[in-house]
Amino acid sequence: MSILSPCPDLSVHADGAVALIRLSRPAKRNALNEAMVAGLQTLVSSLPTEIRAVVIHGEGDHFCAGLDLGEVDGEPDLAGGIRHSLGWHRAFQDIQFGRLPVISVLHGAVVGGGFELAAATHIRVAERSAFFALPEGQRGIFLGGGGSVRIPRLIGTPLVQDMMLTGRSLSATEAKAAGACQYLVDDGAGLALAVELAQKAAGIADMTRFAVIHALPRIAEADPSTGYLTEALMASVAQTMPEAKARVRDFLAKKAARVARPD
Ligand code: 1HE
Repeated sequence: MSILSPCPDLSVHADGAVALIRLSRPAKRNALNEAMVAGLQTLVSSLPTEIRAVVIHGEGDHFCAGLDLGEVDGEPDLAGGIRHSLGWHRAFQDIQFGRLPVISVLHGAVVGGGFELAAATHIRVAERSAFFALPEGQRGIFLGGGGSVRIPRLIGTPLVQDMMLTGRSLSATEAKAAGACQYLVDDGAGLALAVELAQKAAGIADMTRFAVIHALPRIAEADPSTGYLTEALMASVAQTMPEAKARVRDFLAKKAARVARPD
């Protein structure tokens, strides 16, 4: 299956049910220009139905150097700035709350808007070379790609304040301990693990996938009584699906895999 890229700085190809999207602007450390942000949105929203999971990774030595600073180097324009930020919000919302699970592979710089992009993905696999920073503080600007909503939820507001006020970078080990990523692997091993995880996520039943992407984060942020009710409704919807019935029957007939112990 071939998938057309909407933008020259993004490349995309399918590996079975997994689409691999690569930020391909290594000369500028994969800094995100408007076309790339819009292209990411177009891609995740229009992948063929055979695609059931996505991996986002970066070409060259870095995942992503954030916003293309060349695009803010002009006359300050209040309305344009808001429009720009809302454009990033829409694109990253479509990643976080789209049809598909999205896994990012993080190496080298994961900074500014690059960290914001990673935070919109569901699973983050960091390689040891990865370092995380929010240089918006040093550039005299602020998070604009939804990072002030998502990143504190991952690593906590005090650490985000520290990073923004002091320019602190987190090593991959510190980022893992803080909750910025779920996996930490050796350099060069991230993409293979991400594809393996994506293949597993691609095999999840449709309604469970919907619940995990759309219901779970809303339930987690809801007041508990709304959360419990939403969970009960969602659980009931999922378990009435024929796919759920078949999967449970397979387990009872000893045809489905048992839960594995961790390695
Ligand atoms: C860029 C960008 C960029 C590199 N916009 N051009 N992000 C930042 O403040 C991070 C800025 N970048 C860096 O700190 C470093 O480039 C890196 C640590 C990521 C990589 O260092 P290095 O030594 O490998 O590369 P370099 O020599 O600094 O950069 C190579 C080229 O990429 C160079 O251009 P050249 O024409 O001189 O070769 C750099 O100018 C260019 N480049 N990063 C534009 N970001 C929705 S709001 C989000 C707000 C933000 O993301 S603010 C944070 C922006």
